[in-house]
Amino acid sequence: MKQREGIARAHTNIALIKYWGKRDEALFLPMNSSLSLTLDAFYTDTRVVFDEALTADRFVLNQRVQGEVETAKISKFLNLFRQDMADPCFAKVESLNFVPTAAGLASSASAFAALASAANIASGLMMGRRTLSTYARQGSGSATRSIYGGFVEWEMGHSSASSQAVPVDAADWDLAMVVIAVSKAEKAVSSREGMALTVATSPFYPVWVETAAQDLADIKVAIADQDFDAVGRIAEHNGMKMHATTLAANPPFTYFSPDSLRAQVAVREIRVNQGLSGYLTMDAGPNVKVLVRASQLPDWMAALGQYFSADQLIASLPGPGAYSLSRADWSASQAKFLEGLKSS
Ligand code: 2P0
Repeated sequence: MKQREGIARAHTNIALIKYWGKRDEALFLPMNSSLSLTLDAFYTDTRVVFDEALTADRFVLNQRVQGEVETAKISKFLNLFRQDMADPCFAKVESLNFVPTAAGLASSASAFAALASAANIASGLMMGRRTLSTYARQGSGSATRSIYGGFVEWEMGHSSASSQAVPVDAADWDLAMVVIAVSKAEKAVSSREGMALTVATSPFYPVWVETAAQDLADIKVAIADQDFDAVGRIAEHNGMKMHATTLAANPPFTYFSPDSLRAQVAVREIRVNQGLSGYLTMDAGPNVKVLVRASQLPDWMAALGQYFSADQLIASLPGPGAYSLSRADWSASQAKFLEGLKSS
């Protein structure tokens, strides 16, 4: 019986120019191109073993065997690889999320990027990163960008094959991000439902699509110039525009909570009163992320510590793209996961 294994790690990413809306829901083709920063502190490790002896796919997440619904999502995704394999078979998928629950960050970006990367190795297809990103995309849109590290663009493309990630900049210049974790509660409106409702009903949506293209062009110039304040200003404005579209959806909704607004006020007060540069963004949930200069990270942590408790503030540097792990790395990862369970 043949067994083929692949193990990989992928990090999560935070969009500075948001992906908000699909033009093709089945293929995960976006309405606009987006751009993100991959983060070092949050990642998923995944092991895929294609095994001829299996009679069904198996999915174990965070050391718990998953049920039919979760496993079916994984099976559907693996079918993308199986349709290209000479001798396809069922697989066992094991995944460990190192995204602290307290961070309240969606792990679908790192999850599908890690799964795609591990399946790429295990299937023997060994696609290059750009093509692989088009596969990751079909698990979750934001996973497209987690194939690469640093600043990454997801080009909307004109077809499934061309809707891909492209590396923009290594982000190895005085950058960091602070997550202000105001809530770890499940969101009331998933990003998938939220974007679909916005596309269908918000009169502001066409303006979003039009202006996101200009924001993307502008932020790429600012990144090339390593102009921190310009990058931050463009990102903050773009994020707020995304959230403005949801208020005009019908029925209207918002991802802002009272604590999100408190965090926004804190960031702006610190900026004005302490002269620190930092810019906020939010995704499909209440937590606030602040792009800061790495050299000012201790100052930001101290300043935000006046408003929030230490366990609500999680800092990260820019992170790398997806990469393969050895069996020894996998064992270490399992041990680290168990250690985390014990201490939490
Ligand atoms: C982003 N978000 O660019 C945007 C900004 C949330 C707000 O990508 O339906 O989990 O799986 O493609 O990628 C979150 O949505 O959505 C997201 P699907 P995904 O990061």
